Amino acid sequence: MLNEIKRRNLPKTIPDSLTKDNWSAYRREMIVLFEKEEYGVTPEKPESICWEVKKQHDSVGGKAVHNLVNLSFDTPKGEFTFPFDTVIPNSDQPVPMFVYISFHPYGAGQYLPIEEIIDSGYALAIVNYNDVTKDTEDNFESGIANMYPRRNDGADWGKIGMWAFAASRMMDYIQTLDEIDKDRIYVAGHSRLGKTAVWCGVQDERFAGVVSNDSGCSGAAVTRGKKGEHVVHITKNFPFWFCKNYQKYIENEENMPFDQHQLLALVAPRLLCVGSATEDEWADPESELMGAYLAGEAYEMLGLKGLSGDIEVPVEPGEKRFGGKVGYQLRNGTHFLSRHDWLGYMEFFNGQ
Ligand code: GTR
Repeated sequence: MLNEIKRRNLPKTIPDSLTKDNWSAYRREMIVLFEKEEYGVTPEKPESICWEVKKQHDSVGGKAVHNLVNLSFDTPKGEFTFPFDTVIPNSDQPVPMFVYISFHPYGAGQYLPIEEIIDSGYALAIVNYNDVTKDTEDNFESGIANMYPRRNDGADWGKIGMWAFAASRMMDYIQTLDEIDKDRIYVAGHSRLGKTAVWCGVQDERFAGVVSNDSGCSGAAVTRGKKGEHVVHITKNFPFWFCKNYQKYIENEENMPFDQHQLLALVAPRLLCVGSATEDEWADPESELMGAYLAGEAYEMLGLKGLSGDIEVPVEPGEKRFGGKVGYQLRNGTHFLSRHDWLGYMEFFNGQ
C-alpha cells in the first residue's frame, strides 16, 4: 500500500507545518479550495428556520415515533420548504441519530433497514434528495437550486452541495430535539449521496461523524491513479453535481491542487467510516481505502488514532478495520448499501 501511494504521487495529506493550533484555520482554507475547485460555494446559513411537524401513523410497530417535518427558511428568492422524515425509537435516554440522505422517499428503496436501525437504538432523519433539488440536468431550476442566484464565476454550487446544505438545515432542526444525543449525530449516504455525506460532514462540525458508503470518485476514493471512474466520466455524465471549475481537471488530474484524502482529513477529529464493496470497480475499493488511510494522518497530528491496523496487511473481503477514529469496512459484492453495511457502521460508532 505504501509503495502504491508513492507511485500515485499524491499530494501530502496535510502540510508538515500543521499543528493542533492552526488546524481550524487550515480546515477553513481547504474548505474554500474544495468549494472553488470541486463542489461550488455553499451559501450562508439562513438566519432562522421554521418547521411544521405531522405525526405519522406508521411507527415501526409502536417501537418508535415517525414524524413528517416540513422545514422552511428564507433564501434570496423567498421562502424554501422541503420535507423529511424522522423516526425516533422510544427511549428514556437521548439516542444517537443518522441523518440519511436518501435516493428514495421514506419507506421506499432497498438501502435502509429502518427497523434494524431503530432496534439498534439509533434514530433516523431521512431526506429524499429529489425533494431538495432534482438529480437531473435541469439548468438549476428545480427546488433549492432555483432559490439562489448563480455567481457565474465557475464556482457556483452543484447539486452535491445543495443536498449537503439541506442535511445541515435538518441538523438545525435536530438541535431542537431533546430525544436526540447531540454528540452522536452522524451523516450518512451511499454512492453520489456518500460524496454528499462527506462534503456535508466536512463543512458542518455539528456532525460527530460521517458515513461514506461506496462513494468512489469525487467521494472517498483518491482520484490520482484510481481505477474505474475519473473526473472525465463524472463531469460528462453529471456536470450538475459539481461546480464548473472541476472540469479543468478532465484528463488533467495530476494538476488538481487537492485530492480526496485531503477532503476526508477535514472530518478530523470527528469520526469517519468508509465502506467499500469488493466488486464495485467503478468506485474502486482500494482507492477508497487509500483515502481513509491517508486521512488518518490528520488524526495522528491531532493526537488521535486514524485507521487502525497495519496497512501493509491487505484488507480481506468481509473485514472491518475499526479501532481508530477512522474505520474502513469491505463487503463482498457489488455497489449497494446493505443491511450488513449498516450493522458495520453502527458497530464502528458504538465502539467509540
Ligand atoms: C454512478 C456515478 C458514481 C456513483 C453512482 C451512484 O453512475 O458514476 O460516481 O455516484 O452513479 O450514485 O449511484
